[in-house]
Amino acid sequence: MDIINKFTFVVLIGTLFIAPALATTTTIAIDDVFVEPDENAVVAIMINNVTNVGTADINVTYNSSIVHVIDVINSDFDFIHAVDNISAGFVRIGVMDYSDYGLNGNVKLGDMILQAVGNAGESDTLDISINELKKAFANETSIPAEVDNGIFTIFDSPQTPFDLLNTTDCFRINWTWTTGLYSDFVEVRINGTWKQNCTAQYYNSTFPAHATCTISLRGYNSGLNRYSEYINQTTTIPNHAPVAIGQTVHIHNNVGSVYASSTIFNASASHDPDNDNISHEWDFGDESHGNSSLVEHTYSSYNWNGSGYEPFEVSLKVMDDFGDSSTVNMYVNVYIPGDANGDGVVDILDATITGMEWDSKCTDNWNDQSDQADLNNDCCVDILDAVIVGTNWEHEA
Ligand SMILES: [Ca+2]
Ligand SMILES: [Ca+2]
Ligand SMILES: [Ca+2]
Ligand SMILES: [Ca+2]
Repeated sequence: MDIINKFTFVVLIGTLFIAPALATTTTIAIDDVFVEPDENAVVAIMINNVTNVGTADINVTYNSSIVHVIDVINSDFDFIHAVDNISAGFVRIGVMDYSDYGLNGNVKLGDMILQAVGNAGESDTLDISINELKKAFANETSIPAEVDNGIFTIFDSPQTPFDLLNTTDCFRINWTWTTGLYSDFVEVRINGTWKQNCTAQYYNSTFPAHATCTISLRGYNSGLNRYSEYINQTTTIPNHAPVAIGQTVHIHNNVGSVYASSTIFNASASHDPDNDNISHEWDFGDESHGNSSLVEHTYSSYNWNGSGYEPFEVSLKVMDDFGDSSTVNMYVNVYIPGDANGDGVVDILDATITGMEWDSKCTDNWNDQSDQADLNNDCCVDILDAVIVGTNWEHEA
């Protein structure tokens, strides 16, 4: 055999003999235990991969300043007897099976009831020593076995997060909190659905307007693999009032009952921050009203106080589906027909303004004086306005 073949042979032989041996190694094992201070825990003592076991007698030693063994119960064997010596820090456990062939496979020697008596952060090994492990048969063959000791560790329990607060805008809720002690992270749930494990102390999320949602937070301690109690908070994103914006290019108007002069009011720039539907209520200041986004109104009266015109106060109220509203006011002037400059008489001054603004249009070169000269409010200063001045010549308010 060359070197490589020898090596292969050795590996093959080793595999044949060692691999089955590993698979059938009998082990007496205790799982690791993680508890909170003063807490009780139950951990199984297992005899794994055993064949025909009839009796076992083991000691488990422990540091009785950290953990006490309270009892050992619930054996797969027919008989169990435990002698516990807390002050000495060990428990001796004997078990026996009365059947002819004993027990096989993974067999529970017993459930050990433990009580944490030490402080958080303390840890102790639950050391197994085997006094006797035998087959059920009369010749009392010993079963070779290994031990797999358990580690008993005390952790502080995770505390519930606190100081849970929120702020909202139309489509968002932002939460902040303080993470409780002994928590590696805070689990965030929204309406019962897991969202995130947060180490930061905030969570922000978008929602539809007016949404109601419940956030639930709990701390997690990885040492214990345990969560705290939940803290919950239900929030409804509040409604926001619509914004009223009323506009008109017709600040200067003339009574239109004889010579047509209507005023266009435009509320289309009004809006609702939540994108709610909004309704409009116009009050034109002369005891007449309108209720659409774009309205046309003709004034049939004016307010002359003896020395000047009093303007009309126009108000626009917009309201959303939730009953919140806002109102904006503006003032418009209403003069007698033909009075462009608002001095209460139709004369050469009005004709002059009309001439100065001749051909001005709402879409081009429009200003306050253009509006004055546009006596019929058709958004153009032309012969029709000049005719109105002439027709009403020397009329007074
Ligand atoms: Ca709204
Ligand atoms: Ca005038
Ligand atoms: Ca006008
Ligand atoms: Ca005109």
